Amino acid sequence: TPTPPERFNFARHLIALNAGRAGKTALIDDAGTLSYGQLADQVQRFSAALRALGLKREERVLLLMHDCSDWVVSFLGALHAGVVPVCVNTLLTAKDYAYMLADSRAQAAFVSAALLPTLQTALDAGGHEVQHLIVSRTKDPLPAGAHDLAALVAAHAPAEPDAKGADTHGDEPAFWLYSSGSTGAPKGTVHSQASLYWTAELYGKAVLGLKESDTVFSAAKLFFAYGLGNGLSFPLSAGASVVLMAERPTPQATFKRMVDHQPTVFYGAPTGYSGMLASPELPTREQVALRLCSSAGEALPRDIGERWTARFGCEIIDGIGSTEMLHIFLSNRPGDVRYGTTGKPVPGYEVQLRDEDGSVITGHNMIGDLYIQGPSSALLYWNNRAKSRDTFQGAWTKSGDKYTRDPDGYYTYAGRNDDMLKVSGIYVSPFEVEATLVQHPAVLEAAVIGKTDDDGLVKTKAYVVLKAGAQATEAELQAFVKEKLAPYKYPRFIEFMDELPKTATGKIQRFKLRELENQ
Ligand code: 3SK
Repeated sequence: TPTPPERFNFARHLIALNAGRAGKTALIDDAGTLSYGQLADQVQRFSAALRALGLKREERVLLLMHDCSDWVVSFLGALHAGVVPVCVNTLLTAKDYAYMLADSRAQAAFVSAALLPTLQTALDAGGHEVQHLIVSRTKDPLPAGAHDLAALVAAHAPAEPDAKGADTHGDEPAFWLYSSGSTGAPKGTVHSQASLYWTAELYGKAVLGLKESDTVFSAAKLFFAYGLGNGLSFPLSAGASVVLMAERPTPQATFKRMVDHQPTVFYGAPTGYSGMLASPELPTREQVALRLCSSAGEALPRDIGERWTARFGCEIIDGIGSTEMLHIFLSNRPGDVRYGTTGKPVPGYEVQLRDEDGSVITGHNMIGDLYIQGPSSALLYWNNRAKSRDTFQGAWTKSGDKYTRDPDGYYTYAGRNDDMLKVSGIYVSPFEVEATLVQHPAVLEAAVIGKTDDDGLVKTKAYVVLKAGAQATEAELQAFVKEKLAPYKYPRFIEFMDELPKTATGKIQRFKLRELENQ
């Protein structure tokens, strides 16, 4: 893969790359389509508008929008101008946005009309530096001084030098994503212009094999690192078409796009695949055009992958990435999928498993901490030197995940650093127990945590959600796990729940279960 030139601007790179595809559809959203030519025009106009408003290179702007073509135009338009978009989750509270506005010192905010009331509450709280509000797709009158995004784009025919965009360095801070840990405030993760190039080349093209003929659709939204690659940097680097959806990725909403727009590549997360497989409205193989699916966010249970492939005849390529590495660095490969594993390192990345002393593990099937080296790692966490130093250790980035590697070189997820349990002195991966429980025909979802017993010893406890109408007893499920795994791994306690606490991205919030346990 060629190294990008020293002076590199990802938006300018995409415009140049797609100059010969002006008539081809780039984006399909809930309101219509945008060709590559129209996209390039809008990006340059938006960039010119930002300069006209007085925004300067390296200044931050908040990007709080539902997935639609305006998201892509404002992200790339900011990059084009050298202005730094801080892309934030649309499901947060006004308090979260107030924190992010103050932390990033954003000078402007780009917001979907539907999210304006929440942002307004955050702005009303004060303590920010926002001078310009740019609103996407509003039907209502705008607050005084606010700009309509479409009107701003229409009013700024780009003239030199703005048409060319900022002559950024490839290592220059280009955009931020907030990364949340189990403790503390979310961390502004600062990425460079070149990070987007590397992930698109090394994973989007080389692993997924994205081509001009593909239409892609991501259930993961653009504000997630996973969604940003899936639905923006990868397809636009390949000249493909993208389906964007503003609403929540329920099975019904997802099926509608799969059937109406016939995407060839779909990206989701295991919880979503599980929900779709359980839905009575699951389309038939003939109704969709899928050639490949991708999964990340949490490790994909083997059973889900196998059932999906049986239904649609296409593989789910499970991988793991991180906000810090921007996208996936360890992954299965099309034609070489081992369900239940996360595959092998993506070429261009190196991974290491390290033991408790920090020594590199060379043996097999031993649990170690995962470290990654590769060209897309973030520059730093904003305003957080201690956590930056702990995570970005020279060329290596600490992932916080535990993994094993088998003799064939395939890696298998073994939980988060802080989720691992040591039961009777032996490591138990809560994920392994969960993955086993969900193989029981009555179980929809399971989460396993450590429960301290009367003797102060840690034992495994499973919280289980049964499928609608299904029944199972605690003893039955315990026996099922004992039968499938080393008997010491069976959950000593099982509690049935109606639903598990989850983050907006569908990850199980084990810390909430731990809190419940220790009340
Ligand atoms: O959750 C993941 O595995 C992931 C994948 C790609 C980019 C970011 C993340 C967190």
